[in-house]
Amino acid sequence: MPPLRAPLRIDGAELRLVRLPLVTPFTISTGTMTEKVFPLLILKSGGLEGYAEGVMDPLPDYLEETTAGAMALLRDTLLPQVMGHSFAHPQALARALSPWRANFMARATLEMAFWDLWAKSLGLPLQTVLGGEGGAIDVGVSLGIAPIPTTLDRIAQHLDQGYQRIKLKVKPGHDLALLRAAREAFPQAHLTVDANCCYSLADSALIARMDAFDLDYIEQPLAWDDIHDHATLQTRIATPICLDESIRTPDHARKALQTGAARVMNIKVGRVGGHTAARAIHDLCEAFAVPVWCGGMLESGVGRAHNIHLSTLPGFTKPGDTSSASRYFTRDIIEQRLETVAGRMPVPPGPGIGVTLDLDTLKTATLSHAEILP
Ligand code: OSB
Ligand code: MG
Repeated sequence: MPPLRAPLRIDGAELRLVRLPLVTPFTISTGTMTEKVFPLLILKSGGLEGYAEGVMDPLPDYLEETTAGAMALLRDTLLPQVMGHSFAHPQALARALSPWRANFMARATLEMAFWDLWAKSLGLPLQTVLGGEGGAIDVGVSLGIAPIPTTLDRIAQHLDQGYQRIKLKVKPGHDLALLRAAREAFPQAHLTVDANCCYSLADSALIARMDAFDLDYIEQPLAWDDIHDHATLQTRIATPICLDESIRTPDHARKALQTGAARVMNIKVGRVGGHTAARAIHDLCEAFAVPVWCGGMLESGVGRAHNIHLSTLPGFTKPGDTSSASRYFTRDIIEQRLETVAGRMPVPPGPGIGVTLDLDTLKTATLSHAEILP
C-alpha cells in the first residue's frame, strides 16, 4: 500500500520538445539514429515539479508511436484530462488513462512524471515508493551495428570499463560472423544479441546456429506485434528468447509467459505505459521465475534516472542497458552526471528521481515549449 496522504493536485505542466545530438551514431536493424528528439514533461503541484521524458522516436521505426503524435496527444488530450485534478496515488492516474487505446509511450510520459511528483511530495526517493532498494544497479552496454573490427574494439573497451554484459545488435548478413569473431576474442564475456524484429520464423535454422555462441539470450528476434511465433521459435532453439517490442502491457507479458515465448524479459518503463505497468510485469515475471532487466531508449538523464530507480526492484537480476550518460551525450539536460563505476550505476539520491534540470542546456536543446494550465 502507498503511504496514506492527501490526494496530489496537478496545477500545471510544461511540455517541451528537446533535441540532443548523440556522441556516436547508433545503428540497429531498422536504421541509424544520430540525435535524440523527445518530449520532456514537467508536471507541477504547489512548489514541486515532476519530470519524465517520452521514449518514442520521430518515426514509427521501433514501435508505432511517433514524437509528433505523442506531443499532440499529451498537449491536447492527456494533460487537459488530468489538469486541475487530484490523484490519491499514481496508480489512480494510470487508471484514469486506462480507457485509451495503446499509446503506451505517451501515457508513460505523464504517469512517470506523476510518480516523480508523488515521491517528492512524500520526501522519498522514487525507488522507495516503487518498492526497490540498494544504492547502485548492475549495468551492461548495447553496442550498435558497426564493422566487426570496430565492434571488437568497443567490446574490449567496455569490458575494461567493467560493464557486466555486452549486447550486440544484429541483422541479416551481420549476425553469425560477428558472433563467431566476438566469442573467439572474448570466450568468457557475458554476451547477448538484439535483433529488433529483423527475422521471421523462416529464419529458425539460422537463429538456431546462434546456440553455438553461448548467448545469455536473444532479444526480440521476430515481429514487434508477435508473441505466438516467438513461442514456436523457442521450441526450435536452445538460447532463451527475451522480449522487448512485443511487450507493451502486463497482458502481453502474461501471454508471453504462459506460452513460453519469453524466458527473459526486457522491461522498459517508457514502453509499457509507466511504472504501474512496469511493476505489474515485474511481478508477473517473478511468478513465472523469469528474470527481468531494464532496457533503455538512449534516454537523457531524466529517463535514465527513472530507469535506474525502477532497476532497484528485486526481480531485476540481469544487468540493464542504463550505461553512462557520457556514452550518449556531451551535455545532458540534468545537472548530475549519471556515470557507472565498475559496471554499476549509482542511484541518484534525494526525493523523487533525484536529478535536477540543467536549465541552460535545456534552453539550448529545446525545439518547442508549451504551458498547459487548468
Ligand atoms: O531495442 O533495446 C533496444 C535503443 C533504441 C531503440 C531500441 C533499443 C535500443 C538499445 C539501446 O538497445 C539501449 C540504450 O543504450 O539506451
Ligand atoms: Mg531491444
